Formats: sequence, C-alpha cells, structure tokens
Amino acid sequence: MTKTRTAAVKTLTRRPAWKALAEHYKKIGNVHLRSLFADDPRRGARLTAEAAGLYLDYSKNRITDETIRLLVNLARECNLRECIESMFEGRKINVTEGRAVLHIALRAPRSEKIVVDGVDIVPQVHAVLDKMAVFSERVRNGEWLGYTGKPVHCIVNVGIGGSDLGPVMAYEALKHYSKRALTFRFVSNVDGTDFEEATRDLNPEETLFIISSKTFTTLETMANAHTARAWALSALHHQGAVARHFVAVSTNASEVAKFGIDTENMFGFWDWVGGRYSMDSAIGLSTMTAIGPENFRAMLVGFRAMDEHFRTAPFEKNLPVLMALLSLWYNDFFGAETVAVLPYDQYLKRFPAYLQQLAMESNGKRVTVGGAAVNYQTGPVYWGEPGTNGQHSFYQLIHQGTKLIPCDFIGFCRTLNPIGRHHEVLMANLFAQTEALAFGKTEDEVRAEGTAEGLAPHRVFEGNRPTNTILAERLTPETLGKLIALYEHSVFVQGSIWQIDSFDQWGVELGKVLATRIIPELESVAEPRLKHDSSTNNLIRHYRKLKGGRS
Ligand code: G6Q
Repeated sequence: MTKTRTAAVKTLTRRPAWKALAEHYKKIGNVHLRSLFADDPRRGARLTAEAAGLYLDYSKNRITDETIRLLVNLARECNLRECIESMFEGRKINVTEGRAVLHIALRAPRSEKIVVDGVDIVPQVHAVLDKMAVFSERVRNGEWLGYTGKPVHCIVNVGIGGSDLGPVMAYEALKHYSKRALTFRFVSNVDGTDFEEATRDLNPEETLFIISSKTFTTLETMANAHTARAWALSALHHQGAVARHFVAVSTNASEVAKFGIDTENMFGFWDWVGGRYSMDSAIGLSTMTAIGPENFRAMLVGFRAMDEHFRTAPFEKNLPVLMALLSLWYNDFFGAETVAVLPYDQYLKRFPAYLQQLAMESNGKRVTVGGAAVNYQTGPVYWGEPGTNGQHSFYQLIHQGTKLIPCDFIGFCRTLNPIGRHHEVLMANLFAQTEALAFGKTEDEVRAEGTAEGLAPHRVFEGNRPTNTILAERLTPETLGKLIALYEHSVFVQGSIWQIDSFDQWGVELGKVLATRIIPELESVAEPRLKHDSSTNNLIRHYRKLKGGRS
C-alpha cells in the first residue's frame, strides 16, 4: 500500500470525533435503556424529531445527549454539509463513474434550476413527467388501444434491480390509490417461471409491456422482453403489434428502436439517476399508470419535502442525518451487522426488499472513494418483514438471541382499511415490541410471576435492544415519497462519512461476466472443455448429466 493510501485509510478512525466516540462507547456501551429512561423521565418526549409529517422517536436507542453531540461532531468533521451541497449542486460525486447524482432533481418544482454540464435539467424532468402523464391517462381512460382495437388493461413492467424493486414496492405500497380495473404484473427474474406465472392468465390483445431498462442491455430484462414480444406476436401475428403493446423506459434510444419500440413511446431518463434511485423517474411509469399522475405528483411533493428538510435542517434535528448516525453508532462501535426494517403496514410489504437494494448496493463497499481499503465497518445488512407477521417468526432472535439488531419500526396512525379493531391491535403490537425490546423482563420479574425454577432463565428478556419508531398520520403517496427520501438520504449520509462511493455498484459485474461464459457450457450439445475450479466444473457436469437425464 502506498503512503497516500495509508493516510486515506486511517483518516476516518483518526478523526478526533471518531476517537471520542470510541472512548464514549467504553463508558455507555453497556448502560441499560432502563437506567437511561429512569434517569430522565422526559427522555421519551425529548429524544424525538419531526419533519414533513414524519415523527421519529429515537429515545429507545443506547445513547445519551453526549452521544448525539459526538455523532454530530463526526458528521461535521467529515464535512457532511459540503457533501450534501455537492450532491444537490450536481457535482460528479459518483466518482468511479464520473457522474452527478441528482435524483433530487426528479422532484424539483418547475421553477427550480439545476444545471448539469451547462444545461438546466429541470425542464427535461418535467417534459418527461408530462409525457408520462399523457400516456398513463390514456391507458387509465381506456384510450390506449391494442393492435386489435381493444383497450389494454393489463400492464406488465419488465425490468430488474432498480428498474423493478422501486416499481413493485410503490405499486404494492399505493395499491389503495390504484385503478383497480387495471391489472399490474412485474417480471424481473430470468427464470422463465417469472414470465410464465405473470402472463399465464393475460390476454395478449389487452396487455401492454413496459420494458424498463436504463441501459436496455441488461441480460435478464432483454431475455424477458424478447420472450414477451414472442408471446404477444404469437397471438397478434404482426410486427406492427409491437408498437401498440410495448413501450420503453430507457436512456438508450438506439437499442429501444432496434427492439422495435417506437421511440415516440420511449420515456427517457438520464445518467445522473442511479437505478436504485430511479423509482420517481420514468421508471415509475407503471406506478403513475396505477395511481394516476396527480397521486404520482403528490408522491414527488413528499420526496421534495424531505429533500428540503435534509438540505436545510440542523443535523441535530435532521431525520435522515439522525437515522444515519444512529445506525453508524451500532454498526461501527457496537459491531452490529444488520438493521431490521419492520413496517406495521401490509401495503409496505416490499419496502424492506426495496431498502435492501438501496442500502446494500449503495454502501456495500470496502474501499474509499480514493481506492484505499477501509479499516472500519461500512454498510450493514438490511432486512425485514411487515409486522405483525415477523413477530411470529424471527423476532425471537431479536429479543433473546446473542446478536444486537437495531430495528426501525414504521407505523401509521390512521389505517386505509378500518375494519373493527384491527388497526388498534396492529399498532398496540408495534408499541409493545419496542417496549419489550428496550426494557425486557428481569429475572426478578420472571420469578415474581411464579415461574418454575428451571424455566426462569428462558423467560428472561434482557432488553436493551435499540429501536427507532417512525410514525406518520396515514400512508399516502406523499408519505411514501417522504419515507423513501428519508432512507435515500440516510444511506447517503452514511456513505459520506465512510468516504465510499454510494452510487456505483462494481460488485455486481464479476458474476455477470462469469455467467456469460458459463451459458454456452450449459447449452452446448458436445461436452464442453471446462476450465473453472474443480467445484464449478463439477457442478456444471452434474447439471448437464441430470438435465440430459430428464429430457
Ligand atoms: C441499481 C443498479 C441495478 C440496475 C439493474 C437494471 O442501482 O444499477 O440494480 O438498476 O441492473 O439495470 P437496467 O435498468 O439498465 O436494466
């Protein structure tokens, strides 16, 4: 390692604020939430923050006021304010790809000016939004006719990764606001099962495919797009049908045209929108078609409200900053490896999967922007399921296992589906879980209940399990926008402190290259000459043998 690299590596852990946090951890790392709450009766009301209608209770974290002060110092020492401005001003902060990172421009109002390479991009953003609005209204009103003159009412989004997870999550999250007469399906996996199951009950005459691919070269999406075209043409029998049954969301007009899609029916976006940050760009075309342009715009208003809060609020009151710093506190000082995201709303069932990509593809990096290996932990594993389902599966480990798992609980004060007592029961469970995780149940309390001697240790809840609780009034398009922007910016804050490039994803490349090499080895009729390691060679041979045996 060169001298300069060594210097870069140590920068973060040598910072006074980092060292102060390490010292502070020695003092409070083992302090129990029970005593923190006992010492300050106002803690539960005090350690909260509210912005844009999202209420964050972070009092059930293993922190004191001093912790927040030190974490904020760290953010300052890492020039977080400048990092935020660099993003908002469109500097090329995605260093390894030489790109600006401007998903915030996707929700900028028409009046705003954001210049990239000398061009104001806001008019382009709104031109695409307007074009999406016209298209989606035509589909929603039954004016978009298929090749045989029937209105389309089944919309299939074909895309993967950032071109799938956002659209699926948003469709599920906002189903309540969707036009129920339309059917939406999402095909992402190259496994033919995904396409088959998504289309088996659809009528090609009434089906419209949105091929969503920034590059329009992604192997899985192109395979599914070609299968979709063959599926449609086998029923419609004419190349001309492609123009009526396929539209594209892409930055690659020439590949879109080559596929046979009229570029008039292509919805563009730009290299300054990363895949996992694109659900509010044209990649959200299926979302807009489902919920309508007005609701989509309301979602953008929500994003924007959080963007403004993030850019202007002091760090101590800044929701994305606070959440990022708290997560970093556990990740880098307590050695926690994962974060559980637990939405108490069935509509948010795909939210953890969406966050998984957002957080893990962004911050799963082991070298700094300058290319030096880090000597501290970067991005944690994100995972989760909606409550209360998770309570009956993995919460056991969070409560009584040996691992520290900070959790984000997300709940809404008003339900979209008021049925009997369901919502109170749901929310009671949310509050009860955070209470149980924080305070647990002592051995004395267990014994006082008359528990049999041998059973007592099993029934003890240690507590001291940290949680954030995020509450909003109701799940609306606007709230969803705020929630997503909250996590987007939180991920960015962490990446800025860890000095990594949160906007590239080189780690997905190697597997793709190797797969391309292996495909012909699986397909060839003649026995291929394999040059992999002995395990991979053996697996390929085993596969070929069994595959041959079945056919
Ligand atoms: C996200 C990644 C990745 C990407 C997919 C699909 O940030 O870049 O998940 O979205 O690989 O890429 P295309 O949209 O180009 O098909």
